[in-house]
Amino acid sequence: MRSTVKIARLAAAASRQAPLSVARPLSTASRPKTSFARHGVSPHSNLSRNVWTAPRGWRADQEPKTVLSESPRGEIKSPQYEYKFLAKPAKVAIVGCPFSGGQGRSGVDLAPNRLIGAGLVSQLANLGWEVHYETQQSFVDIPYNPVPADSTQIKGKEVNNSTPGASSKTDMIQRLPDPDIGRMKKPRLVSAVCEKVASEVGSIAKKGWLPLTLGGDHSLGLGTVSGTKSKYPNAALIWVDAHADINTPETTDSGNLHGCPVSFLLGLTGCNIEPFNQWVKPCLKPEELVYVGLRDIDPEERKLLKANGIKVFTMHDIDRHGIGKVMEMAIAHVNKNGDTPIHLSFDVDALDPSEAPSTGTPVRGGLTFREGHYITEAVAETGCLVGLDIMEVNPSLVDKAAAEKTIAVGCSLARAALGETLL
Ligand SMILES: [Mn+2]
Repeated sequence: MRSTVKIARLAAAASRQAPLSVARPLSTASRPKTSFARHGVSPHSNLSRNVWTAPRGWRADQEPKTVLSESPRGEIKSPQYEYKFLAKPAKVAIVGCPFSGGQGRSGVDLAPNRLIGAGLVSQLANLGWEVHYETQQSFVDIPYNPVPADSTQIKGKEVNNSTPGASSKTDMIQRLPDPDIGRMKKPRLVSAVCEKVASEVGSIAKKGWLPLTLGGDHSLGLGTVSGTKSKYPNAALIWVDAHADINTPETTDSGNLHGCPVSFLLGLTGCNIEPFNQWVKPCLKPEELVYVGLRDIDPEERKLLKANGIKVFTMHDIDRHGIGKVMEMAIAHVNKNGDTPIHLSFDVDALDPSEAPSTGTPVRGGLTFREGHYITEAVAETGCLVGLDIMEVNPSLVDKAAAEKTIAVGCSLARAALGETLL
């Protein structure tokens, strides 16, 4: 069920403020009349204040709004940086992907609604973006996708799977079987979801807008990067992660496809396999890819990275050079002349578990809060960003405070990539 799009205009306060002013809290009276303000939480909240609790009766599918960053005088605000490949005024479309089929833990499918519920739409609008978001993606048309058993609409036209809590914990009905293919788990489901996401992201990119995809697990990266590449064939990919996610269907130990998206994008040996080969185009050259933050690499992945000459900045490199130098080198590697479109795929498990505890595969020894944000800020500064993913936030793991902390950092990483600065 798609909610009606409502247009909320930012109130007077936002109008005469230069983009630099975003760090300053607006007075209560002048807060934009968005859903966020109604819930009494400032979109400018810092980490500790950015804690959101669903009010009684709140339904995520009724919550999102499209927010135009237009002042009452009709002036169009614009982001801090020029995003040189995007149409003007700058528009971002949020693609919420409630999907957990690329790995084994439920809950990661709840992240898009929680990130939206934390005020992401109005936060981005306050940075000068026109933000488009209706409701999260529905994958109910994909028969391999389990739907809640208590849904009254399974046999009808549509099933509402966007209710918070309707994750795989409740009784679910598997309409068509999706047995393993080789080692791959849920191959038909992951393939179909990624194909749909690729189409959605691609159509947003083709309008000259920025697609911001909220996972969901990182198998979705196969869809998002394919979508970006359909518009920008020479786009570079910066993959920020604790893991390389470059296992092939032959090398994966777990069979979880969230560990494999990069191999399909590169078209590595073993990836030309049903059902993926029905739609996936190997669209990424090894030299167009750079990793930042890796620290948990499988032996077979290590071989693939070396054999393909892929540039990797591990946590060791960040320790040695500092994040400033690492980002300088990483961006120079894929964007020598400053004119290459960049897709940034950010897995929050790149951050240290102390900063992003609520994620499916945490690995200690990760990025600090500032290092994570520096990465997104450095990419924003290039003006070359054309696609952004925030992946693997799982609000149902650990405890409530940990989930809220992880959701807050997901929002602030997205803001930094869209031009929020400290000063
Ligand atoms: Mn990942």
